[in-house]
Amino acid sequence: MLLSLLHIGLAARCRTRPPTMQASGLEAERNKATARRGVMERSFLQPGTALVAIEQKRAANPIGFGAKAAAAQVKKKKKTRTKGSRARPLSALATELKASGVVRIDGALSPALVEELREFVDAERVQATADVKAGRCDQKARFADLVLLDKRCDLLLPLHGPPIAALQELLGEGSVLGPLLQEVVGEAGVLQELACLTSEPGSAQQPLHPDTPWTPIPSAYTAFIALQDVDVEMGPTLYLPGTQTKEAHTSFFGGDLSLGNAGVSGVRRPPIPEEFLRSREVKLGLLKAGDLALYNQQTLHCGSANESRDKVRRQFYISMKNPLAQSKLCASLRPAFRNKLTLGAMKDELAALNGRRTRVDEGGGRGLFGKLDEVDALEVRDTEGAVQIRFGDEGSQLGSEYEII
Ligand SMILES: O=C(O)CCC(=O)C(=O)O
Repeated sequence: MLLSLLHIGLAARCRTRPPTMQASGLEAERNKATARRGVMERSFLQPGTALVAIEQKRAANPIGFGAKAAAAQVKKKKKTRTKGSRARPLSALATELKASGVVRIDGALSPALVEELREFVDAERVQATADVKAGRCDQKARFADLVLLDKRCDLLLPLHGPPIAALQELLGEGSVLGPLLQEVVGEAGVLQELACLTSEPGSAQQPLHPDTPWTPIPSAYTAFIALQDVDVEMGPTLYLPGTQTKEAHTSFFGGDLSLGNAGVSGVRRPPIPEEFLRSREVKLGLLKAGDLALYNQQTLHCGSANESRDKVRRQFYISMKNPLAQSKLCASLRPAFRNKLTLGAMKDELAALNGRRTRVDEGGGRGLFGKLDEVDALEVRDTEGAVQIRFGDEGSQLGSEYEII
């Protein structure tokens, strides 16, 4: 979605400008106006308090905090289903997500994997930047754009190595997020994003936005997973709980819900709804490494300014879209993977992998992830246009007509 001079684009992770390209004079002016709006909006908001996992609100919790406790809670709810009722009651987490538009789950990724993933995304960013710069790869195949991109990066991730292990811990057997996503988008939910957002010291306060316009059925959900502890000066994600509703969008867009439609490229920008902003509770994604925040993309949120001297904030993320979604959605996802992976298929693949990151190790062929990753690898070409194959930790099955580097 394009961000015009007078219109703040909604889906902040959708626009396209190569990360390597300098902002033009006009774009620099737009960015300044956008940043001013972000600062102004923030001045009307309450300081905010940490988003808390719902288990932590209970004084005495015999199971403890975090993912295990939440998993038990999901199971318990399922068991207490009333006899004869057809609709399955929502778990406590899904109920909270429905009411607030955002929930926190602690300990979703193990500490060792967080560290491995962090190193992986840093190396992948260097490689992707070099590939784009050398013309081996299209910028859009490796990066998505962001509002106030300066000192920010939205890196699209491959389907090999640590991202597979992360999907296993996030969605596989024993996870909390997997069953929760199943409740809200179903087995037919489609992987919409697999990426890592990085915000470096000096990144500016973004304006508030939903990622998708209000529709009766939420279009998509995003899980932001912290790859390091996030403190307040690192510019945590800021959420306005309960703003995923039609009423809240109407207030936010100055009474004109049509301004919230993704794809709008008009020149109208509503005045900042000061009273509305002052009245809303503010929650901050002050996550510990491995914790996640799952939000309905209709919930108003933004990245805050990273005012730290030297602390980079990285968040690995996945989004799942409802198969019935009709809105135009962000797609921070490598083109080869778009509309290819349902939640059900991913869970089956993860079960078949059973903790491994590829099926090739066991002579089982490449499997679903491996095949898609192979298609993605075909996006990389040498500077003469010949295809090169590059995989993280596996060999190619494509045969000798391709050069393997
Ligand atoms: O930086 C964040 O935590 C959120 C970023 C965001 O919402 C966006 O870029 O659209």
